[in-house]
Amino acid sequence: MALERTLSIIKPDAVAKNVIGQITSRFEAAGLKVVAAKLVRLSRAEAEQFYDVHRARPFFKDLVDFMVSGPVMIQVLEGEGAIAKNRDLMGATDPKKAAAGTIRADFADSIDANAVHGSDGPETAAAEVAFFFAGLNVYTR
Ligand code: RTP
Ligand code: MG
Repeated sequence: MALERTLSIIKPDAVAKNVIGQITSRFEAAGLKVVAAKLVRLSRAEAEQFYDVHRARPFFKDLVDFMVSGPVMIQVLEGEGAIAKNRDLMGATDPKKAAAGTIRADFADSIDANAVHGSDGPETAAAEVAFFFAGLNVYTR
């Protein structure tokens, strides 16, 4: 397995529930290291651009509305197989279908308010890290 970086977003519902620490502890316990982080409120333009791949989908407006509804915690996680490991920790998109013990099973309320985002592959991970943390290596290496 390769050392990877992936982008994690703790979404507005989870920030509002005050579980940034509990979610981050799960990353750390699984061997993922936080190498960059910022708590921000996304602009509508940023949220639309970030989820551009979903622009034509019926849920796009609800998704953007939700992502700008409150602050989000954006983190870069680093570790062996970090991309898949984070997706495993997150659980299925719909919390009703998420396996017991996953972040979404334990903290998410609905398919919209589903607690976390995680990059879904090497290309999206690189693009998403660059989107929020341009020049990251300046800070971490
Ligand atoms: P994310 O990108 O946020 O990590 O979630 P994901 O990969 O598990 O799911 P994705 O298919 O990329 O969808 C992005 C977000 O859009 C919302 N969604 N709603 N109503 C629906 O059918 C539906 N499908 C997706 C979810 O909030 C999902 O996280
Ligand atoms: Mg996705």
